[in-house]
Amino acid sequence: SGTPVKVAVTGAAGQIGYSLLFRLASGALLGPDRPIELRLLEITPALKALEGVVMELEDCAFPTLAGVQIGDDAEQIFDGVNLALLVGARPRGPGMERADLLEANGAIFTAQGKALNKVAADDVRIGVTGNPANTNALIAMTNAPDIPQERFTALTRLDHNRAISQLAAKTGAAVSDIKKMTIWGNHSATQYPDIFHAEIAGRNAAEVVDDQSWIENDFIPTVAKRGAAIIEARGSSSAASAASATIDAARDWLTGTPEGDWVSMAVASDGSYGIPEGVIYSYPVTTRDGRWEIVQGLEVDDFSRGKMDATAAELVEERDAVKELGLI
Ligand code: NAX
Repeated sequence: SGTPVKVAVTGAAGQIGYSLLFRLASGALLGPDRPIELRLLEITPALKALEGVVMELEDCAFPTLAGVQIGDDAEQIFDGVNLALLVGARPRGPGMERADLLEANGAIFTAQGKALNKVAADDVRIGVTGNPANTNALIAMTNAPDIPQERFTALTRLDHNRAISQLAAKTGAAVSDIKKMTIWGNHSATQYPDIFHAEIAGRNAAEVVDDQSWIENDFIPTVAKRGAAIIEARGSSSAASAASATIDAARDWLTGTPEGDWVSMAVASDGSYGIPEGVIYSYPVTTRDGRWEIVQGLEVDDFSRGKMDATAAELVEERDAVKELGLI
C-alpha cells in the first residue's frame, strides 16, 4: 500500500476516458494494493459530463481509489502528479487541414507542457495518447524544459498489441507466445510494424510465417489501418482497446519489461537506427525502474530501412510544421 500514486488523465470525459478511468481505479496499473488518486482534466463544457463519470466511479466503490479531483485548470489538476496520461486532444473536424489540426493541438499541448513543468512531481512520467500523439508529445516536451526529455513518451502500444494479435491469428499461436514485436515510427498510417525480430515460442516470426507477400500486403496494412476499420465497423474510434494499451504502456514503463521481451514506445530519438534526433519515434524498448532504453543492434534490411525512413520523414515534416507555427 503506501501513499497514493497521483495519476492525471486529460480528456477524461471522452470515449477513452470512459474505459481508462475504471481500469485505473480498479488497480490495473499498479495492482489492487497500491492506492491511486485520479486527477481529471477537461475543458469547461465537458465538466458536467465528467461529474457524471465521477458519480459512476464512486458507485463502483473501488478499494484502490483513494480520491478523485476534477477541473479545467491544468496547473491545479497536474499539481504533484506522478503520471500524466494526456488523452484529450482536438479531433480533426470536417474541412480541417493537417496544419489546422497541428495548430489546434499545439495550443493544448504547449499549455499542458508548461503546466506540467511548473507543478508536476519530480518523478513525473508523461504518456501521450491524443493524436497526433508523437508530435503532441514533442510539443509538450519542448514546452517543459525542466522535465527530463526521457519522461515523455507517445503511445504506439495499441499498434504493438494489434500486431501481436494479427500475428497470433495468422499462425495459430497464443498471444503470450509472441515476443519482441516492434512498431517503428509514427502512430499513423506510415508506422512500420516489424516481425523480422519477433519470436513465436522462441522461433523467428518471419520464418514461421514464411510469406513476404502476407507481411507486405496483409499484415502491415491491416495493423496500420486498424483504427479506420474500427471506425467503419463501430461508428466511432477505438476506445476500450486504446485505454487498455495506455495502461499497458504506463504499467510496463513503471514496473519493467519481462526478461526476453520488449515493447514499442515512441520516445525522443537519440539518432539510433539512423533516425533524425529530436523527433518522437517509436522504437523497441526495454524498461526498468521507470526508465526505458532503446534496444540496440537489430539488423535492418533494405525493406525495413525504407519503411523506417518513410515514417521518420513524416515525423520530420510534422516537426517542421509545428516549428513553423512557433509551437516548439
Ligand atoms: P473524445 O473526443 O471522445 O474525447 C476527447 C476528450 O478530450 C473530450 O472529452 C474533450 O472535451 C477533451 N479535451 C479536448 N481538449 C482538451 C483540453 N485542452 N484539456 C482537456 N481535455 C480536453 O476522443 P477519444 O476517443 O477519447 O480519443 C482521444 C484521443 O486519442 C484522440 O486524439 C484520438 O485520436 C486519440 N487516439 C489515439 C490512439 C493511439 O493509439 N495513440 C488510438 C485511439 C485514439 O484514436
